[in-house]
Amino acid sequence: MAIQWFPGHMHLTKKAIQERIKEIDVVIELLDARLPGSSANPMLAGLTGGKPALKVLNKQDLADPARTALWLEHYNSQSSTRAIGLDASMKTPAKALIDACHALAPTRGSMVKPMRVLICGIPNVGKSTLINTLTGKRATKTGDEAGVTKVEQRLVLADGFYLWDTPGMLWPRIIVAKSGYNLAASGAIGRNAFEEEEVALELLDYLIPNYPEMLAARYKVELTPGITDEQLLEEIGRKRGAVLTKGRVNLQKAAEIVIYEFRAATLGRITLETPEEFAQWLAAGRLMDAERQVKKDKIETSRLIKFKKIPRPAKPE
Ligand SMILES: Nc1nc2c(ncn2[C@@H]2O[C@H](COP(=O)(O)OP(=O)(O)OP(=O)(O)O)[C@@H](O)[C@H]2O)c(=O)[nH]1
Ligand SMILES: [Mg+2]
Repeated sequence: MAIQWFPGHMHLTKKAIQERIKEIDVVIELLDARLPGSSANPMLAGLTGGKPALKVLNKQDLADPARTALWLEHYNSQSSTRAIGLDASMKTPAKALIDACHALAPTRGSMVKPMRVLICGIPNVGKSTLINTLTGKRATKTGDEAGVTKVEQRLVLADGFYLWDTPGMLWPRIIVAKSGYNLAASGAIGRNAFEEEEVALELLDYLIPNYPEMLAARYKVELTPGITDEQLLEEIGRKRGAVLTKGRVNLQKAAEIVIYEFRAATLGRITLETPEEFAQWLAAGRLMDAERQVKKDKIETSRLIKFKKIPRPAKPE
């Protein structure tokens, strides 16, 4: 089952961004450095309509540094995009960010023409935390849960420099199934909108070939060639004492352990996608989506034809 989550307040956020964007000079899109492709909102380009944009790969302290470098190179090689890496442990990220904003909108930043910056990104990616670091105070509420900020909020960073915090926003239909799983694993999806076991299995399926040493070291398991995600989840559950009666493994508990340890990076610094992988998933997702649309159109047309053929009952005299 593909994961989808677009609660009502996200619909309102979309409208609020649409309104606000007219008076914005730079849009900062916060991406999760562990899943840069999947955490990029495909709706945003249409919403921000060609405004200068800066991509910030946040939570880089949790991500695989070699892969963060790959993603930054990928974005910075595109002429219209600027990207930098960041994390909450950096005490002075302000300079890098402010410099990047000035480079993108050189005529702004005075009292007369203030720099107006909008910060957007998926739920739980660290927007409010970054704003608090930038302003040097707990100006906005943060929390380790998707959907903490519910309405947009304006903050003053310095004279002539304004920032708008926005609620986390996803998009109405996630067409790349893998993105849905990666978003759920990262903590961007509300906890009632996905099955932990399914997400943990997808996560292990990716980690087995990509980060086998981390799995072996953390869970003290032997990754025999050909081991499946199901077998590994069971093994992890057994090692961690997540067992039910008659020695059956509590897979729900095992899944929660895996997801929690990925999120906290106790498993290690992991990135769930490379630029090439994501490009392939996106191409396949678009193809499937186009096929789905063709099918839908066919059903729709056949319904219309059938409808036309139904003889109307004669009106009573
Ligand atoms: N390790 C790590 N954790 C971070 C970083 N930035 C934020 N966090 C944590 O991520 C969680 C979410 O942070 P918030 O700032 O509330 O995220 P948000 O994007 O404002 O979330 P919503 O308002 O729900 O959309 C909090 O537990 C933060 O402490 C970071 O760079 N590294
Ligand atoms: Mg927030």
